[in-house]
Amino acid sequence: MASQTYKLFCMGNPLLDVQVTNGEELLKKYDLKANDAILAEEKHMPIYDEIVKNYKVTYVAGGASQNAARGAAYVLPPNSVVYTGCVGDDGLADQLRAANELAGLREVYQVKQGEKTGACAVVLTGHDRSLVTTLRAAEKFDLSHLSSPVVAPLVDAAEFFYVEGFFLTHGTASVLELSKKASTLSKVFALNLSAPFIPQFFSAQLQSILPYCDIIIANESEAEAYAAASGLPDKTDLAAIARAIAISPKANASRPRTVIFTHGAESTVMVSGATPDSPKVFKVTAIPSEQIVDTNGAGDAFAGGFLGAFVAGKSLDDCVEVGHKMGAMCVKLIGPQFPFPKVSV
Ligand code: 26A
Repeated sequence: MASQTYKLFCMGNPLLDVQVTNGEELLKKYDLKANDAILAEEKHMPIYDEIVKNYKVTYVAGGASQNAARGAAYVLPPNSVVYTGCVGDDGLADQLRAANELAGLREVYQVKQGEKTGACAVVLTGHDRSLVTTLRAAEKFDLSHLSSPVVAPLVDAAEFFYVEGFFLTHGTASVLELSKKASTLSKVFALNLSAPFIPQFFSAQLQSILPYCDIIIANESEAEAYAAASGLPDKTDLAAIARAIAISPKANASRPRTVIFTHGAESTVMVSGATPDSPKVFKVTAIPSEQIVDTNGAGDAFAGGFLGAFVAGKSLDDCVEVGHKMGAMCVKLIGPQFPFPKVSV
């Protein structure tokens, strides 16, 4: 029997999210912005014990790319999506495995004995979310895992790749390996900018990957951070920023780059390198405030829906619509989750 293959291969930091609501005090105490994603510094480290001790916490599977991978699996037939990243040999990893299994996502983790699985403190205030991550095992991912006997055939068989910009904090070599391979074989490589601090502080790493990227997904604050970091003349016009990224040099010139910027409840903007002066704008159906549980994972849900539809061969316009539907479903549930039994999208 031929071994199972998957069309979409995803890579990222597998994290368990630890969510708290009414986190105003925590924002103040740890000097956090209401809507942000950061790597925990020394001063943030006590937050993980503090929330478990003093707050009612909810544990839910997270990790930006893993969330998107579950989203793509949600809209695709079984055995379509596989995900890799590095975890520890602990109960946190088991919780991630359970969520992936429910979503129909195959996982091929690298497991580091004696390490703890990464965690993300999700501090919710109203509809804002502040993410504070300790990567632990996630940043121990080795490039060699991609050429291991289990993973290498999955990389070879995949036709589409998705990686979070977050991975550039420690794993640029692995991202280059996948993206160059995709580019050479004219497969599709998609990257999410993930957070403002990626274009801001990991600009060199990002620029080294960009020539191999076919699809770039980001939100408005990441787009603005990119514009500032790369000295673009227009720092707030999303269509202009998307255009600049879409036309920047590309190794595989046969496939134009597509750039998609979401903007919360405001319209999504899409620019194709084939027609960079014709940005497309897609209205978002605003969800009534009382139906929003939290916004953690909404951007990943969009990315997952978009990619799933793309892998299924849908038009770019349809991909954006599926992304919007998945984002809408995600914000109505706690954290980065989708409804089961499945709803058709
Ligand atoms: C390297 N960092 C900071 C991160 C993350 C991250 N995923 C990977 N790397 N910081 C937060 N997240 C995840 O983002 C999701 C929401 O988009 C959280 O785990 C959360 O599920």
